Amino acid sequence: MEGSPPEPADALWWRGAAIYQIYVRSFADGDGDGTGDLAGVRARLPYLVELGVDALWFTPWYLSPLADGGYDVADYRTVDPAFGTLAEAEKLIAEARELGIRTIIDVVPNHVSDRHVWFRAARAAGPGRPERALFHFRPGRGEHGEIPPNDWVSEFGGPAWTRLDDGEWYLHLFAPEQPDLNWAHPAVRREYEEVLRFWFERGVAGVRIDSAALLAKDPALPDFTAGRDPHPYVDLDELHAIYRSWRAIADAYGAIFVGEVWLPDTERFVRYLRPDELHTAFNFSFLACPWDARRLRAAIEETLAEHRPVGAPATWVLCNHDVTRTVTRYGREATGFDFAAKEFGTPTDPGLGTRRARAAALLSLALPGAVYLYQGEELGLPEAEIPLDRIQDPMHARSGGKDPGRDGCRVPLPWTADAPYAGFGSATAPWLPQPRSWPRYAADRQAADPGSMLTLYREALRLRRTGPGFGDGPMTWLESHSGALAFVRAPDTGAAPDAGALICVVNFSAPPAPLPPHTEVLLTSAPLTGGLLPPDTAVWLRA
Ligand code: TEU
Repeated sequence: MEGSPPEPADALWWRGAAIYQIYVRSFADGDGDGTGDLAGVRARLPYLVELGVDALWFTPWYLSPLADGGYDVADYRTVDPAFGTLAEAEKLIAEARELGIRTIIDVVPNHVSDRHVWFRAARAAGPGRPERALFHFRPGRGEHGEIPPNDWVSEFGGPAWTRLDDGEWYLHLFAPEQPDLNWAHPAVRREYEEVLRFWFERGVAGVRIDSAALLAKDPALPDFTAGRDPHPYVDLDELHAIYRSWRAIADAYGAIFVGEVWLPDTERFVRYLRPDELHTAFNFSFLACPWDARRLRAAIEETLAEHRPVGAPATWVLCNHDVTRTVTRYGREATGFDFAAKEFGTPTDPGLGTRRARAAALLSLALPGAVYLYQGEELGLPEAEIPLDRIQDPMHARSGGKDPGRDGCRVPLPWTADAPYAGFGSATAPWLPQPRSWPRYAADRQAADPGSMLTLYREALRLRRTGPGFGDGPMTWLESHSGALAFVRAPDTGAAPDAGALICVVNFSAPPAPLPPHTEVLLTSAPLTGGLLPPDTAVWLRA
């Protein structure tokens, strides 16, 4: 299959795929050292087949000092020894493909690790040397150059500049261990094109592009002035030429992209999804939307309307390795995902959160397009509280301790209720501590429980894979009880849905909602009460 495009019938798999995100470090520990690894993933491939996903997206597995969980890449052509070897990654990609599961890898073009050979050379070379031109090095301001070259702030808090002993400063939009690359330099462009080819040659079916809207910088590196247009580093027009050249490479392999494009402006967002650019991008407006019928409907409508003109399918995401777990978020009074409101100990009702997360699962799996699941979502894991002295995410320290960081959604998975460390690994304690409640969520326990989150996901994914009406395609809103949302996966004909059409109804409000007439129940997120849909419950129906 290397290098040759897939069969045409199969070529559009990504338009309606269910893609499972693996945070390698926390998925399964194959060698018992407390860190998840590729051996652990290979051993759990049968679980992923049974879950019923079409593809796996792996967060970075390359050589890395792990200053930001692997988003600080030291070498793209080497797998980090903590995770395995390149040969093992190749085996994993091939084994998964044999089982009908494709592989998506994560590429981080905005920055590399400060241990990357390029940055080490740049640091050693000294001011003014060509090695420094691959990054953004500048002298400081002030009498002794002691003030950073501009006022940009790191995404993780603090200044976006760090000064070296030789007096020059370098730019890092994230941690100081993640120097930003200079995308105006042709060697940077060439190298990433080679990295894409390197992995496509190894059978990778797609690439997730990290921080995809940040790579290009205004070369003058001006101070940030709120409201100034264009922004000095978000969503610059130059990016589109980069992604067009990437698209041509991907097309030669039949591979796809999913961009991590956080942009509030939807018109700007869809420019990345034009037919000769990225195939898909994560839909964060859905993720960030509170559990509210009116607001979710608006988010869904807006998403579909913005994608329509470019012909790209929408993606639906409830959580990932950067955000508070769904069960915890939906159990809070304000359920939206607001970075600024991410605080220690925000009260949450796990019962309510779980109920809503179950309904949200059926909602997102019924919407038109592809859906991303994050490991542990199918187990209904809550956000874990990490003891302060065990927090590893740089976001915590760099926020001056205000932000709990993202470790709470990155805790090693529970597999076996009665095994040490809930079956994550055998010998050594996992790299992040697991809450005492973890065995309760273990996959083996849930597999045997018809009412579990895992059973719901398995059943939903099976129906989604085998039945008509799911994935890519049209949808039409149906009249519903106020406080509920109802839609059919069919074009708007003005008439009642055709026999066999898939209908999804979600009730967000307290009064139980009636089901549309002449329908048969396929799956519910909670039992019906007297034929009515209880609050915070979703149902799939066939007309
Ligand atoms: O995230 C990019 C990004 O925008 C983050 O700063 C986001 O705002 C933050 O994680 C919110 O909690 C990507 C990766 O997903 C993230 O894990 C990395 O830390 C980051 O890039 C740097 O590579």
